[in-house]
Amino acid sequence: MSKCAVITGITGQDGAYLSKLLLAKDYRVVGFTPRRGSDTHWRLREMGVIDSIEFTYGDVTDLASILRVIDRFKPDEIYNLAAQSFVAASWDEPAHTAEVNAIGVSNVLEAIRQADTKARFYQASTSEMFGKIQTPMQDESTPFYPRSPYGVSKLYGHWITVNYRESFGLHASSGILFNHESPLRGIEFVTRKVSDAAARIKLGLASELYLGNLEAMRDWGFAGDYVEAMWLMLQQPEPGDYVVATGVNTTVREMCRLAFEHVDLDYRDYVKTDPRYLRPAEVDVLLGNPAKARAVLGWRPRTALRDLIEMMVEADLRRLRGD
Ligand code: NAP
Ligand code: F7E
Repeated sequence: MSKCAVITGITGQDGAYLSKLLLAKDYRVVGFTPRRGSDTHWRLREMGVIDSIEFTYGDVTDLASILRVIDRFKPDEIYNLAAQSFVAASWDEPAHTAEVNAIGVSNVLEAIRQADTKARFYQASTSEMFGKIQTPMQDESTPFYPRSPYGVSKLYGHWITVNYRESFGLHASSGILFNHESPLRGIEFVTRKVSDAAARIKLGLASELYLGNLEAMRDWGFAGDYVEAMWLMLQQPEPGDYVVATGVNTTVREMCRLAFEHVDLDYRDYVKTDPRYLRPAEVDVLLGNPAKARAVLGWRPRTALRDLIEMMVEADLRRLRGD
């Protein structure tokens, strides 16, 4: 019999790639989504999976809605991807960020406990928990030092996952994923903002791009590769915590150079800085060590940054041309 997976945050970037992966593995995929006034399903449509997903209304801040989805679908696996995931916005809405990213995780874990189900649980943790880095390369044993309300909220989500695993024996794993991008990335995140602008400028639809800190360094990978690590974590006999990263980092500036170079432009002619995009506290550098994921899960990143950025610019060119 095929397995059933519930995905919270299914309409986000990772939800789209994870749905595709699980459907290809013959899972029954249930999308747990808050009711929104506008259409949020564009990624699932672009990915070609929307008709294969069963949707149910629910919100991670509403414990009853999680209990209901567990009772109705009896999932084997629950992937908690739901979040207010934009770091910059977390200073503007810190309490909402905490409600979704921290209390929301506690709610899903508590629902699993109360329903007394053997469902395996994945928590979408993040390299933002390392924040002001305490070691040049970050792995599962690196101390955390979050630098934003987002990072702080995710740290609670991480530790409550560890705590429910240790307290109640849940098969609960925390994936500490470094930045991962794709053509389905939200336009507010820097890689997509850059790929979209490079495509617009190439097509004569824009003439400049305003960014914040060009010297920040991130370890960027491809979302399509990273969702495989999520799935692998839940296939292990024992739950655990895993860093998922490429082990290579790059500045925002160099990422811009790659994007513009792909359309035969020099980023220095178009990219300008605007203090509006600087953050109250910055995460200057992140660099992950995915050795444990490689050794235990057999996981490897397969997409280099240049290929990822080219894929994103190409997708934006196609969208803008209406191809
Ligand atoms: P995303 O595109 O922002 O998607 C977030 C999803 O959460 C959306 O479907 C959103 O739905 C949903 N959501 C928001 N509030 C909710 C609530 N109260 N109840 C239920 N669903 C809610 O994020 P992503 O890039 O796919 O990332 C997936 C997860 O991984 C997030 O938890 C993120 O924090 C974490 N993460 C991401 C990265 C990365 O580089 N992408 C790295 C590490 C960790 P609406 O759109 O309808 O609000
Ligand atoms: O910023 C700098 C910015 O917003 C990356 C989320 O998925 O990954 C993501 O968080 C860097 C930062 O991602 C602009 O200051 C410069 O140093 O693309 P971002 P993020 O903050 O790293 C982690 C792992 C998550 O968990 C989060 O959910 O780029 N930067 N200029 C800019 N960033 C943005 N957004 N816009 C700019 O104009």
